[in-house]
Amino acid sequence: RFENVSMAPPDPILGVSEAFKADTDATKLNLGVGAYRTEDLQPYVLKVVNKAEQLMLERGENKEYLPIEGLAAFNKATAELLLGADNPVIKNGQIATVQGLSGTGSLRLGAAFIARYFPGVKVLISSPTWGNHKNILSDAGVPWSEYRYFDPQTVGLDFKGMIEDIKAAPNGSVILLHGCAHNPTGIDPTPEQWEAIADVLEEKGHMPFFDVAYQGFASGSLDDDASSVRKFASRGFEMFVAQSYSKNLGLYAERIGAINVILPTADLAARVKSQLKRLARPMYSNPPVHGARIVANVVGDSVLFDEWRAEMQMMAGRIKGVRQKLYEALLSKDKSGKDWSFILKQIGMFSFTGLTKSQSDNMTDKWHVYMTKDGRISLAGLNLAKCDYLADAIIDSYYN
Ligand code: PLP
Ligand code: TYF
Repeated sequence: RFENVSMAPPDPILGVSEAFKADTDATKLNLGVGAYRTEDLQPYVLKVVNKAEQLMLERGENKEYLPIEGLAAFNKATAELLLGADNPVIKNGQIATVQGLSGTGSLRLGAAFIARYFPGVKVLISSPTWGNHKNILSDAGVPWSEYRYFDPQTVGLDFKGMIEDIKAAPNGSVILLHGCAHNPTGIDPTPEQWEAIADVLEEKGHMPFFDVAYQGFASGSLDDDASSVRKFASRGFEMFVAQSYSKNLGLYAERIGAINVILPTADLAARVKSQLKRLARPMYSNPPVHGARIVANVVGDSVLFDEWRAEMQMMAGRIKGVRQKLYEALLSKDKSGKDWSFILKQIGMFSFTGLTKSQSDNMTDKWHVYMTKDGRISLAGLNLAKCDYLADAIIDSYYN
């Protein structure tokens, strides 16, 4: 029976953490997975999360099943956080929100909806993108192809290529877009470029599918980081938006997020929501409650909400600090005159260094710096004390 089962390859991102654990060298540095660390390189539980959990304990909340669509207070809070509470889409009930198993599970539910209701419709994803996007779409049976996004020459956005590829896709395709802090490149379109992307999608009758995994983490402002999504919503697009609280509330293992579908009428929103529930039911029946309550408590309480924003700015600020320090270290150590300023231009948790696979291997094999083989480093796993060491490792790998 099972003899024909072969060994699956390790996940290209989570597998890096496993290799890191097995390394006994004291200088080792894990810049693989996108998970926030303190300046002491320890995992961080937000104080505001502890406070919300304390409140939950005091209230003696029970562990009964949630409805299939999740916790009502969470679904309301998450849609309002995304669009702004006074957004007409929310006021008019034009949004179907279903709690999901973090960003991944929410994307998977959206993909399942596409497979069922738009069979054969292709999803276009950026090249490169978060590796799991391909797995999620393929496993849901949704065909996908890539649009150009990263230009290695400028270490910036290949905007012309992106627009060309989106224009060349069959009318009515789905275009997967990172709401902010593009993973893995750290390069986002400018507001003007977002406007032009929206123009092309409109012209082609394409539907946006936003993946919002870093709201608040890119700029430190929840509203600014949602501006791409809000722009498309105000232009009247029908669209999917997946949300995750893994990064911005540090709730990685609680698996809390949501899938939202924005629609022209409340009636359609109700129908779409009923079908999302129908898809969720045979997959996992109903979602977990703990993370949903934390989010609902933090977003729903003005004191905790302000504390959350301050902690998010602290996290985003620490990452900006190591970004700056790493840049300065590279600038002072590298005598070749290479322009490293792309590091400062990239935003969010990551820097896309331009290191090739073999150079990335050198980073790991010689310097014990663990990173993904696409040349991405997670600055969230770096501290000020290790910037000089990392700069030495990058320069050695780059020129050898
Ligand atoms: N989408 C992107 C672009 C990501 O980087 C991630 C990883 O955090 C996710 C989605 C989903 O992560 P999670 O399932 O932990 O919410
Ligand atoms: O890109 C990252 O590092 C994060 C974490 O299957 C992650 O998104 C990586 C792989 C994965 C789930 C989350």
